[in-house]
Amino acid sequence: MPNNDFPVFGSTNNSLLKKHLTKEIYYSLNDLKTSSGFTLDQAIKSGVVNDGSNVGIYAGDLESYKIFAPIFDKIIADYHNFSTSDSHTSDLTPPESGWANPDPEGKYIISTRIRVGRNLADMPLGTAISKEQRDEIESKVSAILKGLTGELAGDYYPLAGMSEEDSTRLIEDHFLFKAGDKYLEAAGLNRDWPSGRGIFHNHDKTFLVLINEEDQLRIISMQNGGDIFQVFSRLSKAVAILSDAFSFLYNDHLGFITSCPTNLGTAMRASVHIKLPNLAKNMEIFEKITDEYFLQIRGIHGEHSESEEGIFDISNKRRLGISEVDLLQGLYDGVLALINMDKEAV
Ligand code: ADP
Ligand code: CIR
Repeated sequence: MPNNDFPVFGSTNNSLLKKHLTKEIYYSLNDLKTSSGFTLDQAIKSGVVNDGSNVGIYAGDLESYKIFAPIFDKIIADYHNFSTSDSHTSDLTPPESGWANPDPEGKYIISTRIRVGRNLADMPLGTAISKEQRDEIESKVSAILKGLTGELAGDYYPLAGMSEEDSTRLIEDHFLFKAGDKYLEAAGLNRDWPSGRGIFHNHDKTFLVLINEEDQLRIISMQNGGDIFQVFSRLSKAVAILSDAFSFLYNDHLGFITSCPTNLGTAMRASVHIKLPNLAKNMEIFEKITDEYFLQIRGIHGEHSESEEGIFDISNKRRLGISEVDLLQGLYDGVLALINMDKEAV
């Protein structure tokens, strides 16, 4: 039985975990285990040891969201504004009307990327998985990916035993996993590294799949410029093929089940790398617009990184209780509003 003591959080820790984990909740859950053997102490370790955590909790399996519901439900409600009686509906069908490019002259948007996370229905999540299960996922998923044809056809690069040449190229392209991420490390997601991990990409590098990173599959479509519709159409096609081949963890309440509760629902983050030199000088107006359109500002080297040279990563903050298509409409409207405001603020 774990039966540990209530965690001590650092004074600079502003995580949702610290905000919502009461002694009462902790002691009511800390001797429970899911059927994959996952405990509350494992779930919260990342948020306890990393004061920079925004959220601070990971699930080990679908059951974690049920057994540890007293803490997960509070964090899910706070992050997603989503209650225990709400439901989720997925819609990955590109709308017939499409979306025009919000930056047709290519002055603002450098690139567009959309990713979704998926996990297999009959497996624990990466936080609680065994080495054998992880390796089995790698072999099944990479086999399907290697069979893709047309625009999606490409090659799989396992991290284990990767040649220096491949590794240098993937690092230069910003495709390699951020090895040693301290949040994932504390969550148990880097165990047995690099075994079972790898990257598939098509020949044009516009379609990628990361295997056994934070989620078992991270399916990514990306390209230069601001054609959100084209990026989404490619993603939608790839997800449909993979959904025919595998059964993914999903339920009507939480949508697609992911190891981090921020990704529940659509498990989608759609982002643009965008230059907004004028708004960069007035973060108050910038954040007023991003808040209005439910967008998140990140630095260009990914989560927990800073912005550089007035270039920002702007993406949907919400993922749960709203469909993929509606989130993309919000990103499109918000990016257009940001571009128009940057033009005015000269
Ligand atoms: P995610 O959880 O979406 O994978 P990260 O913030 O860790 O989040 O980003 C992963 C990688 O994708 C980073 O290297 C980041 O620079 C890159 N990236 C994100 N959005 C874009 C974009 N629109 N264009 C190009 N690269 C991007
Ligand atoms: C954290 O708590 O900061 C990390 N575990 C990542 C959480 C997901 N991202 C986010 O809220 N921006």
